[in-house]
Amino acid sequence: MIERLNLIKNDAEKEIAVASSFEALNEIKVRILGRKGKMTQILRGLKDLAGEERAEAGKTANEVKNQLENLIETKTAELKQAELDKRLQSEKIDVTLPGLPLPVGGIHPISRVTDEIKAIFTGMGFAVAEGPEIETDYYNFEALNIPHDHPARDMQDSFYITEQMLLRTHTSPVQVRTMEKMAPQIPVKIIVPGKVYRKDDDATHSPMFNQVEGLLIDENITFANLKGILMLFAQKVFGEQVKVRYRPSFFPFTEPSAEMDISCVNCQGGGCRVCSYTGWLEILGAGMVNPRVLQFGGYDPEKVTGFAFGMGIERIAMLKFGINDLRLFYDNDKRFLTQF
Ligand code: 2U9
Repeated sequence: MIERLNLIKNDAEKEIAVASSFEALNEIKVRILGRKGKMTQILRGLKDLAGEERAEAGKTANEVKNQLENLIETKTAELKQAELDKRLQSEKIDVTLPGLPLPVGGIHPISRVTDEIKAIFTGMGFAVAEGPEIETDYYNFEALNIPHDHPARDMQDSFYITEQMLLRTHTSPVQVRTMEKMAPQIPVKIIVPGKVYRKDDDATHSPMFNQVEGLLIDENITFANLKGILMLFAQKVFGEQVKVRYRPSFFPFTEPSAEMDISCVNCQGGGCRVCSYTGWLEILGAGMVNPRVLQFGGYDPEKVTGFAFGMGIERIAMLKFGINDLRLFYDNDKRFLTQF
């Protein structure tokens, strides 16, 4: 019996030593220590042996059983460790490798120019005001002294939502709203950047575009203040060398009204295709706030005066960067956008 036990032990030890998988190890365990296994059969058979022999065989059998159980346990741990080592080796990452480059976004040229214009005017003490893009007929037209037969009021020229509501055609309603809130406090000194909407669509007109308008109301504001501030603005955007001139114009909300030109950014005034051989480029409209509009906003035109101006940001950006088609701003073509 002892010999049989030793034989089982030696064979099992060899088998366990060479087992290279959990399946193989488990098969050995079942075959030797399982319910129908060799060791189990021997342990069960002990009861048939006589006194002393049974005691000795029982002792040895238990020792062998324990030894084999320990061996299997140790081998299981070894296999687990080997499996872990293999995974660590194959899944190893080199954290010192350079990462994949991520595409970096940029500021849209319209946003760049808007930010620059805002910085120039806030530097001169203007506050930035904003307001709704869906407006009432009153704020968009009526309070700005725009008559009922003005073309902008036609369904053909503006985007109406109902008879009384439309997408704003300029940012001017925000100035009216600001005046209403502030009156009779002075000064009112704001610029209003934002999107505006008109039924227009070609290389220089888009149904949506961006404007910056400005308004300064105080005692004794004159056309000289308008000229001084707008000339400084032109020089900051286009360079100190730029010249400006004013031509008379007409807007229902200003009186008198003017348009400001700058010397051509392309030919410095000599005449070229960009300026249609005039040497000048129109960049904004302006004027002294019409007394009726001051009244609509709650100010007394006998006590205060004001000037206002407006410009299209796309136009400023086109002149500044030498872009000849407005639609490029809205195409989201990275070949265009990455140039700024
Ligand atoms: C209030 C009073 C006066 C705003 C002004 C202009 C002249 C002007 C155009 C420039 C190019 C619009 O984008 S554009 O097509 N704007 O010429 N805008 S004065 O005058 C105001 C605004 C609000 C209460």
